[in-house]
Amino acid sequence: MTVQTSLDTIRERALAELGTAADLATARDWERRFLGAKGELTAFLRGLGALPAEERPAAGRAANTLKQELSAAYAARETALAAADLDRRLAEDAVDVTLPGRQPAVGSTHPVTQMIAELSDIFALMGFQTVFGPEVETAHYNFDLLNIPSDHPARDVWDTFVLDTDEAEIVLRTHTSPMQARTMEQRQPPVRVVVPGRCYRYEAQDASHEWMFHQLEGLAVDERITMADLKGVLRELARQLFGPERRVRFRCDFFPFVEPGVDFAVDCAICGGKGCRVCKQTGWLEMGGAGMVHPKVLQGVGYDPERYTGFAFGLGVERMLMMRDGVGDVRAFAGNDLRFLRQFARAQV
Ligand code: FA5
Repeated sequence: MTVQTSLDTIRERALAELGTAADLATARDWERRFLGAKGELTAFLRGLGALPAEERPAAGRAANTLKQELSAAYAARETALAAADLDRRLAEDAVDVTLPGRQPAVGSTHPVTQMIAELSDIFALMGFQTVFGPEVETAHYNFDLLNIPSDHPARDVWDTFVLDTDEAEIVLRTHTSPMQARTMEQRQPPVRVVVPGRCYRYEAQDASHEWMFHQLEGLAVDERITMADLKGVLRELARQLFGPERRVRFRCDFFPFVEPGVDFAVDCAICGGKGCRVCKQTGWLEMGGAGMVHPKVLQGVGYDPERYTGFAFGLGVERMLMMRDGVGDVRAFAGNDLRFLRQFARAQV
């Protein structure tokens, strides 16, 4: 076999193999096998010494020409494969900037929180400041200062969760009324506050009773406050919340911390006053209790009952939501069912 034939064979095989190298790693392996220090062509060049002296220059030139050709072919192939590799990686990492973005999950305030904010706004326009008080209370504020001494039968009405009886009796507040005395102890008349917050009662749950619920207390104390002021304020509240067509009702009721006392009801918006499960077939939904602050309560905080009079009310926040938004069961509010809660979702501001 002549030198040229041997080189032609190497050339043919080398170019064919390089043509099929589909990736950079295969191409680099090819370079090592043909052009590397131990490659076929290098071995061939080394073997030139064995040729007769007159044949060596021509064979050397031919081998070097082939080496240059293969090196150039390799460089071209490597560039093409590197470009293809880059294209592939770019395609893999591609981000389609024309895709619409994913909506971030934004929560909303709980319907009870919304209602409390709305009530605070309504009362603020009537001159009431919103204040907050403790949910863990002493029996002193929850009962005693409200004219409910420990032997008073009315104490049983509130189904109290008692936390501690060691020194002072500590309870979960059964209503927001303890804030009446706390507020009056801290301020002098005129007093006009509303107090929203959680209350707890150990009672059987049903469509209108929960063991944890919210009330909004109202208290106004000044000279010459009368029952007419109380009725005016609650009527205005019903008008603002439920619309001018709702009817309100005040009936005599007993609470030891007011005299006289009333219960305040609005005609049931769910059945239009005809009677349903929520209003227990009465056509009326009790919103809360109210009345003129009892002289003993005023005395208990050091106010002069001869000079000052006042009214107080305690409203059920969930009850108002049920009325206004047609919710049939109070247990839905703390039930944590997103399908229910989403119906009240509002854009956050
Ligand atoms: C009271 O709690 C008095 N503190 C209200 C009061 C304040 C009277 C100031 C006079 C002066 P009552 O127990 O009726 O009253 O509760 C008031 C309202 O809270 C009820 O009308 C009802 O709307 C709501 N409520 C009471 N218990 C529950 C309960 N278990 N689940 C949901 N709402 C309730």
